[in-house]
Amino acid sequence: MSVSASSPVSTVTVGPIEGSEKQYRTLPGADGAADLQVPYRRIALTNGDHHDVYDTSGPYTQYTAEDQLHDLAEGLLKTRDGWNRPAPVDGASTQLAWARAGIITDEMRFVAAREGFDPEKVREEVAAGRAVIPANRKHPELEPAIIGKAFAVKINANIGNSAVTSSIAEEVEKMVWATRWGGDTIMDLSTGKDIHETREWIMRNAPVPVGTVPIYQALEKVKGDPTKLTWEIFRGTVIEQCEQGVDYMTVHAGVLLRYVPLAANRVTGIVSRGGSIMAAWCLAHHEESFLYTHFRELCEILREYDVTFSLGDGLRPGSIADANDEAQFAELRTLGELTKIAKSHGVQVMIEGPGHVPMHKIVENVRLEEELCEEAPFYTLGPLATDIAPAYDHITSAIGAAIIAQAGTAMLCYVTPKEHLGLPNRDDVKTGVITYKIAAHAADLAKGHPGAQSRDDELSKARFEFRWVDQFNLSLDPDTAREFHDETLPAEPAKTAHFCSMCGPKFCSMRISADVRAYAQEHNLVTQEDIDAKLAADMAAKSQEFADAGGRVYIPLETTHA
Ligand code: IRN
Ligand code: FE2
Repeated sequence: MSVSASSPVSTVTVGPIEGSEKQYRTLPGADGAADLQVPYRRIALTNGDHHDVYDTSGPYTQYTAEDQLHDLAEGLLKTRDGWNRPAPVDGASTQLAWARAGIITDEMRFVAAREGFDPEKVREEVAAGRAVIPANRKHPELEPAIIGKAFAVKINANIGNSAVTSSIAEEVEKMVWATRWGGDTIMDLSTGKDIHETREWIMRNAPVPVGTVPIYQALEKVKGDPTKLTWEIFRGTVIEQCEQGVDYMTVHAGVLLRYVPLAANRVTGIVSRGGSIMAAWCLAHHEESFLYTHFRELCEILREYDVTFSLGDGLRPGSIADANDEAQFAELRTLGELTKIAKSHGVQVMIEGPGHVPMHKIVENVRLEEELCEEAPFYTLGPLATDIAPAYDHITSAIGAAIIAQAGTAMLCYVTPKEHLGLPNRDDVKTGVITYKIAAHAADLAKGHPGAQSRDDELSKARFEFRWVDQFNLSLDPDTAREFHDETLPAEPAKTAHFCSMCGPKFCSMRISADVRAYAQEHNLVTQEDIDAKLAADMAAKSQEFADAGGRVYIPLETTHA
């Protein structure tokens, strides 16, 4: 690795996630190529069963102790270098070009096995441009993932330093930490010092696709003055990042000169960093954006590495008042035009979406995106369903995220509690990831993704049967679930007790229903008819008792009180 001699990163979080073991399923390699090792996490249950879940954490959760950690300066094993690599199709060596030519790549087989789909289904979705597999050939450490509405909803976690805070070590740890809790991709949005070196450390140790916004680094190269940006500087930055192995790049090529005035009267103007940089450039030069005018050249560069476009929403609404306005949708139409150009070059494309949108205006965003952008995977930032809760914007945005994902968004960009307030720290990253896993999974359930509900069912059964440990371990955050439980009932026997401190033993509805069920079993009440017959018999017995007692409604006090 091209890093300095004194290593800036000495360690990261390792060790299995509580109650589970990292495992790999071997898929035999085709035509003498290396086998594929498909990761998953096995949760062992106390009743002897187990439950397997999708896993994004790389080998970090396989290491049981810190001394097993690979040499971080060397990076992860370059496994994908051993995979089968088909010949180019019309000059393009991209998943899109191969899929269109009817070729099922190792990356397609890998993601199909990972999600429980037929590889042919994966190929079809990629060929249609409805799904992407961001996988730069220069990122051989990658365990590929598929992003598309037919598959499980994915989540991205943003990390990266800023001019005022954070170090390389902290950013590498955030990457490991974000993927530990389920981040499907990470974006390195570093804008501070050592951008290239920070990214190198992240890339070489990242088992997930890594995205960037190259205009941020390009801006650093011109000392923060957007008017000094040129196509050449941008182009050089893109190539530098492609060479490092970045898998997808946000490019704000839809911010056209004529759209900038449309944002003038907004409540919050232009909130996208990349969007505001490009708007400033267009206005200063009174010229069309170089990202737009050089778009075809950009396609050729990305095609060379199979880097996926994430066409940026530089004019996304930054407030409820600005949602679904003309500036936003004008840009979306241009993104539709650029989607077609990128695909004609064999380059994979995703489309970025809002922002801040009230609930009733969310679905329209998905419908329009699908119509204008040929159903290219939609990748949205939340959206926040209200503006009034800074410090809780992981929640305001997860509400919007669940709705937009159910409507068809393929990947959700997380929002942390620090949104609008500061750079997220490690705890914020975990809160953001878990919050977004909830939104994504809720959408998977609503969309009927095969296999999504089985985890809910397992957890519910564990809850009903008072298998507390299984309930913790099946959850998205076993550590916090256990900690909350143990706050009031720390003793070991409480892990099998038929109640918790919320209602206590007498008022536990789960225990009462278990009693009802036991009663039913004891009296052999299997079918509804059995239950009805038993009820009728009991009622008859009661009314007989009433009649025998004299048939009086008012019973003398001494007979009712013990
Ligand atoms: C996702 C959808 N819309 C925006 N995003 C992400 O927001 C984008 O991928 C990047 O990670 C982040 C900041 O982008 P701007 O502010 O430069 O547009
Ligand atoms: Fe915002």
